[in-house]
Amino acid sequence: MVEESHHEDIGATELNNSTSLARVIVRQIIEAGITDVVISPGSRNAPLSLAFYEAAQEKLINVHVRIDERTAAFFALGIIKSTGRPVPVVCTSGTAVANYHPAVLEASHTNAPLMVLTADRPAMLRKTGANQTTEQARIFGKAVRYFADIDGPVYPMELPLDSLRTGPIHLNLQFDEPLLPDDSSDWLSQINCAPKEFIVRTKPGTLRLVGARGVVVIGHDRGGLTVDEITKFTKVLGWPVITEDPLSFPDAIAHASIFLASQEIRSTLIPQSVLVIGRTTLSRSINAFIKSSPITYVVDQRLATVDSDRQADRKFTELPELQGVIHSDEWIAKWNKVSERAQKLIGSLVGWNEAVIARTIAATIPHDTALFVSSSRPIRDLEGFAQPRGGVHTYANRGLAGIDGNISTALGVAYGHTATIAVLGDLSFLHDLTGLIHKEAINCRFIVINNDGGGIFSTLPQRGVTGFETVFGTPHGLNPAAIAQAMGIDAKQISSIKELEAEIHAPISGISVVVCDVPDRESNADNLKKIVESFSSI
Ligand SMILES: Cc1ncc(C[n+]2csc(CCOP(=O)(O)OP(=O)(O)O)c2C)c(N)n1
Repeated sequence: MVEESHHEDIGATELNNSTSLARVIVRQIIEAGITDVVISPGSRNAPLSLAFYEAAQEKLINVHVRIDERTAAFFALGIIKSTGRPVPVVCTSGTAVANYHPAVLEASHTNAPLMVLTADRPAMLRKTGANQTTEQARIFGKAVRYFADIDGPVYPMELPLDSLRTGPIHLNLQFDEPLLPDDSSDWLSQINCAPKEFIVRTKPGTLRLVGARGVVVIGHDRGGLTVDEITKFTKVLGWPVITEDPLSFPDAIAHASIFLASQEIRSTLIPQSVLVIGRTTLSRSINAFIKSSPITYVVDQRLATVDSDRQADRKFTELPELQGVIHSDEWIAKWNKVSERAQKLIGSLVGWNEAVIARTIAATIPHDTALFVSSSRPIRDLEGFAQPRGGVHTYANRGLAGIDGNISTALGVAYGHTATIAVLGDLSFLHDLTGLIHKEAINCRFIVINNDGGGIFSTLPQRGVTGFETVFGTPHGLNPAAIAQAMGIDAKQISSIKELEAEIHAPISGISVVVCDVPDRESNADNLKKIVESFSSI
């Protein structure tokens, strides 16, 4: 809680307005328990950059610097994911601001507390042709939960900080000259770091269940809930669990996205109701299964923000209290039977291909490692081919499933863990190369599945259309390992499962890149089709 007296305490009236505003804001950010900020260089944001730097000198906050604002915001998003704390990003005026937009959208669609602080020139300079001056007010539209266009020497932060509970916020700060401090006051003394407890205002709803033939389906980002919360809930429910993220739920039904692609198998597993936690974005087969249910329930915090029009028979923003729970041993046995058959078949796959690579990564990744996975094939292959297990902290950008910002998000995640493995496609990797520029001691090994272009498109109906390679496949002919090496990063190419296992087991210290040169995209799509077809009947 910030009192008005704080603003007077730091001598706001004796300072130039810009320095005063920056210090008041930085002080309140530190007092709110925020521990990391990501700054990009620029002059107009000098008041904030210097205030954060001074606070970092006093060990009150960690300052990270990224020259590319798109990278900066995704890196911040990764830190938010792994620490659970809000992270501010600070940039200058002009195009710099727009480079935050992809990460702001991703944050909006995952309710992530990204705090965007953009420097601006005074409002009177707008529309006058002044350098680096554009309409920054409300530039992120409905994607932010709070916006303010701020001038003057002070600003109370209660509302913006509170709004972070449901997603990103944007403060546009008009800094007039002088931009540098004209005093040397001890403005950081007596700072009182007191993170505010967020109060849960709602009571959980009650769900009265009908019938024993139910299934829980868990989306990759779990609707913002923790693995523990969901595990406790599903244990009470006792229904079969299908998950997009088999590395977080060891008791889940294995390989459901593969065997549910069979219409025949789906027709033998028609449920009475399905309870979806989060949202499913990976597999048509799982969506088709959900559609086969006469009743659907949804639990997702985003129903209160970005997904307010989502359809379901009952909607909850948090896990409901359950009434009328009944189990059917016969129903559970039916699922386990199909799952066991799938495990046998998928366990017997051999060769150097994307399916076996995904299965191997999932089985080999050491306990307590973090795993970041990119769209599009890598996350789907892990969903389909990983044997369910626990002990891994998994992350992905599934708010909007962009292939942008993935290196940066992975490194933000890795910043919050002792060891991280990030599995990316070659296009996702090439898309975010500036993300590799870093100064932090981060331990992250990138595994790049290099099929020279967008492999996902060969699995979609456009496969084979005239111009396919030019507008969908987009081969680049580049060597991601050589690019990483040119940036001073340890990198190698591999082409066998044995080498892959060794790379996953090897201790992770600093950033390294392992490029898996896999067979062409067409043969991979054929292989996937063959595997799915082998499940055409029970
Ligand atoms: C920012 C952005 N641009 C375009 C897309 C559309 N898209 C989805 S997957 C994909 C190709 C990804 O290729 P790669 O990372 O190599 O993975 P692969 O599909 O080969 O496994 C593209 C371009 C997107 N999701 N995000």
